[in-house]
Amino acid sequence: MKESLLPVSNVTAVLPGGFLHKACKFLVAFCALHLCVVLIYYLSGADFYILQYFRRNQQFQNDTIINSTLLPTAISTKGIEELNDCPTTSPLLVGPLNIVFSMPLDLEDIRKTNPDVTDGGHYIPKNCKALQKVAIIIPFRNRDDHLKYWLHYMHPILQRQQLDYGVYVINQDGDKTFNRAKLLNIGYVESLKEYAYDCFVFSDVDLIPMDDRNIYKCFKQPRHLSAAMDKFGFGLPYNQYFGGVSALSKNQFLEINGFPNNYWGWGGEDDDIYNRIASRSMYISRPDTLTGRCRMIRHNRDNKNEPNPQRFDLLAHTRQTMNSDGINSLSYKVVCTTRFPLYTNITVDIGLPPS
Ligand SMILES: [Mn+2]
Repeated sequence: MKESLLPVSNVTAVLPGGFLHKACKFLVAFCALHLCVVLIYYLSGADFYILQYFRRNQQFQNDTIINSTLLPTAISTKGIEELNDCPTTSPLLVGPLNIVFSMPLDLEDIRKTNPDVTDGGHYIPKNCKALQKVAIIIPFRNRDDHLKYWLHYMHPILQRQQLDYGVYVINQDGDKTFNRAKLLNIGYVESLKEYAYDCFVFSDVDLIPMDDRNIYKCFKQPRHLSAAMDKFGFGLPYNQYFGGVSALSKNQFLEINGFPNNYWGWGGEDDDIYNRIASRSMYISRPDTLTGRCRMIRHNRDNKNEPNPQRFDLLAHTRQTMNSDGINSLSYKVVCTTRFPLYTNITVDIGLPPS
C-alpha cells in the first residue's frame, strides 16, 4: 500500500501545488471549445462531404434547415415583394441523384417530409423571390403508383431549385382514348385561373431527372428537359424529339397556339409540338447529356392509348392546321378539382375522337 502511493507523492513533489489541477481544467476547457467550434461548423451547413452524402441519398428537403441558419427567421414573415431575387444558380443544388423505383411509398410520409409545400402542391421559397412562377402539368390516368414516385422525388428537387411552383395533375375522366396534348392544353388554362404563372413545365408522370441541376424552369427558347432518358440509352431517339418533359414560357406557348387537340392515342403529338416550334423560327434548348439524364418507370402500354394510326398524316400538315387547332380551339369540361396536400387534381371530360 505504501509503495503504490509513492509515484503520486513523487509527482506532487516535483510540481508546485495545484498546477496539475489547473492544467487538467485548461485541457478540458480547450476540448470543449474545440467540440463547440466543430459543431457550429457542422450545423451551419458547411460543405462537409458527409452532409452532402446524406443529402444525396435522403431525398428529404433540407432547404429549411440550411436557410434558417443562414438567414434570420424574421425574413420569412416578410412579403415576397420585399425579398431579394433568388440567385441565378440555387446554392441548394446537390447535383447527381440516385433514382430508384423499388421502394414502397406512402403519401402521408411524403407530405411530412415536405412541410413547406402547401395545399394543392404549391411552394414559394421563403428567403428569396423566385425568378419564375412555374406550373407543372402532368397528363394523367390510372397511374397512382407512378405519381407517388413523382411526388416523392420531385418536391424536394423543385424546392432546392428555388422555384415558385404548383403541381397540376390533369386526369382524363372515363376510359376512352387518351389525349395527352389536349390534357396539357387544359393544364395551361386551368393553372392560369389559379395563379399568375409565367412558365409551364409539361411532364409525363413516369419521368424523374437524375440531376437537380436540370432546372424545371423556362429558357429563352422552348426547353426539352428529358434530354437523355435511360430508355433511349441516355440519349435522344432522334434530334427533333420533344417528348417526356418540356418547358415553355407563356409567350412561347401562345406563339405556337398551344398544343394540338386532335392527337388521340399514343404518339405524334410531341412531334407536332416540335413542328409548331420550328415553324415559328424557335429552336429546342436542352441541358447537356449528363445533366439531362433521367429515369423512366418501366410499364406496359396503357389501355386505350394504342398507337394513333393517323399521326403521320396529321404531322404532315402541322403548319396548315396549327393556327386553327390549339389553345384557341380548346373545349372541355371540368368534372372536379381537388386540392390534395401535394398536388391539385383536375379531372376533365375531354370528349371523344371524331368518329
Ligand atoms: Mn412512359
